[in-house]
Amino acid sequence: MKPEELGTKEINTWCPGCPNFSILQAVKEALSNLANQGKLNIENVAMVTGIGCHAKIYDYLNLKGFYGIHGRTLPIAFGVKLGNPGLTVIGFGGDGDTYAEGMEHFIHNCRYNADLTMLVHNNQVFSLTTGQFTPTTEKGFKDGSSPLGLAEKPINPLVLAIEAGASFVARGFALDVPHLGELITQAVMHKGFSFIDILQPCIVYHKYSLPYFNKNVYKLENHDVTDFASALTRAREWDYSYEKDVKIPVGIFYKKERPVFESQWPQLKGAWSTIQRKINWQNVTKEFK
Ligand SMILES: Cc1ncc(C[n+]2csc(CCOP(=O)(O)OP(=O)(O)O)c2C)c(N)n1
Ligand code: SF4
Repeated sequence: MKPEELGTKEINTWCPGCPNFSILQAVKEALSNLANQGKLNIENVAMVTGIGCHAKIYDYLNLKGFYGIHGRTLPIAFGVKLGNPGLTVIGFGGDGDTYAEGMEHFIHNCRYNADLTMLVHNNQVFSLTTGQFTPTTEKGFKDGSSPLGLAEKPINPLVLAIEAGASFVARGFALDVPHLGELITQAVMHKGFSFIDILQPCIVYHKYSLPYFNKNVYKLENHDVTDFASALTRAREWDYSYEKDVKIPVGIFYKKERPVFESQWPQLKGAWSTIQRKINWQNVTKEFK
């Protein structure tokens, strides 16, 4: 299949030039490549989104799924996976969505290690609601929500995920589509909870991040992804601030397999057998015709 076949006819309402377009392209390329290699069946991919600019990806990807609510991508994705472990589950969230209202779900999903992928479009602001600060916004940020300048330091979601037990932790840059596509491919293939924090500079409400990233992003090399201590050290190289020019590594920081959540709950197996039913689609669609 071609990447374009994963598109839809919906009118795209992202701002022209928004890096979300690049994330959409990277997802299409990663999934179509995996399908062409026989490594996944597109029919068995389920996407789940939150609410925000990022979440509109639901309308632009020709996949089955669930358009969730703000902050709740992960509990829904986790439920989908437990309901049918045969599905390839991919969650999309914003930084506001995942690290503010959804923070408890994020930490516990890192711990649980169900076999699903979480892609966070991190633009360091709540964009859909016009640019308020989020937990990854840099100290000093000024807008209507912090007119005197934000007093708190941002959290580092990579450090948090590694510490909380995620078995695959990466950072991508939206505008490097081939590299991001490769990260997404590896995340989807990884058996366990895979998390990618994607730098997605909002060109309306966080304008200066794009030139900063273009100047400072570099690819992680000479790094042992199974080394927990080294993963934390590399993840701490950039603290999501803009005070001085600091190099920003992108790539896989940590990757180590451990038993997935589903495998440790044998009592769920009986429940799974009940969903192996043959659906009569003609009956289901009759009432909508
Ligand atoms: C439960 C709930 N809380 C808050 C909101 C309001 N809300 C909708 S979108 C949004 C901001 C989204 O920001 P983010 O998740 O960072 O995504 P972005 O728009 O930046 O892609 C907020 C706060 C909501 N719709 N539902
Ligand atoms: S407001 Fe920002 S994140 Fe939202 S579509 Fe526009 S550029 Fe993209």
